[in-house]
Amino acid sequence: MFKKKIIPINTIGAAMLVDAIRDTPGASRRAFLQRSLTLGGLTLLTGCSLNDAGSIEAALASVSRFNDKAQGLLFDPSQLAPTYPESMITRPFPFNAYYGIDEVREIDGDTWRLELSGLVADRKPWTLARLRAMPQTDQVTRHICVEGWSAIGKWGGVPFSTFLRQVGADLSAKYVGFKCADDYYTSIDMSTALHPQTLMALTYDGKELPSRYGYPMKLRMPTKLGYKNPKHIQAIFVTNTYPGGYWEDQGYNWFGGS
Ligand SMILES: Nc1nc2c(c(=O)[nH]1)N[C@H]1C(S)=C(S)[C@@H](COP(=O)(O)O)O[C@H]1N2
Ligand SMILES: [Mo]
Repeated sequence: MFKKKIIPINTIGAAMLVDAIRDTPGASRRAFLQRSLTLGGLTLLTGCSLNDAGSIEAALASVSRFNDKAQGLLFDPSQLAPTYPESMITRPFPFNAYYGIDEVREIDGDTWRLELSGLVADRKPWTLARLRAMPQTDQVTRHICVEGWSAIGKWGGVPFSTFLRQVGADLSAKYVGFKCADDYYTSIDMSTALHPQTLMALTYDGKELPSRYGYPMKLRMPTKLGYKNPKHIQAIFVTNTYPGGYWEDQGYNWFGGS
């Protein structure tokens, strides 16, 4: 007799599937759910009874938060993302933001100050000159955007772990949050903040970071998806309270590992 083959999906796989469904807009999400994952399946996955749109949203959100925890546990702080030769840099490197390139913020680097708050001992604001005086490093890595493109670029700047230690950040705190000059915001887990390839980028391709790529400073993490890499950073805070993010609050997975 023909036996139906059951493909076991592990919980992380299931959680990622649910994230993918969550990120799919209304109508196609419903179609996908009808074809592939029954509400009963989601109920089993989450252990909640789901009978209205609100509780389905809540269940998807809770699986997404579970996914964050799983990714956090799987994240190896000593595992490096691939690096590439300079000959592989994508030219021109793509621009992306929640607005068009004609609306890119022009920031005055002379009056710009990086504000610090939360679980940080020395909250004195930083000038660009002071950041530039810190030891710099650069790396050629791949940026992956959930919108379906990836590109290799070269960023240079201050290792974020050096900066966090310098300002006396509480390195046992859970989150580091970022507020940007264009109203974008995001937050990351402390292990990624301390990862050796996480840079406060001040340059792109050997030159001062251009406006479109986040002047005067962006956080560059080759271990995270594009939307986790905030440009035009104005304020950094260290906290144990979940800060969310611009896309994360609209359903993108918070951990956002690449
Ligand atoms: N301040 C700010 N940072 C941001 C964004 C944004 O809209 N504003 N978009 C994010 C997204 S979705 C991507 S893919 C990258 C794009 O960076 P790039 O312009 O250097 O390619 O920036 C991320 N950081
Ligand atoms: Mo993106």
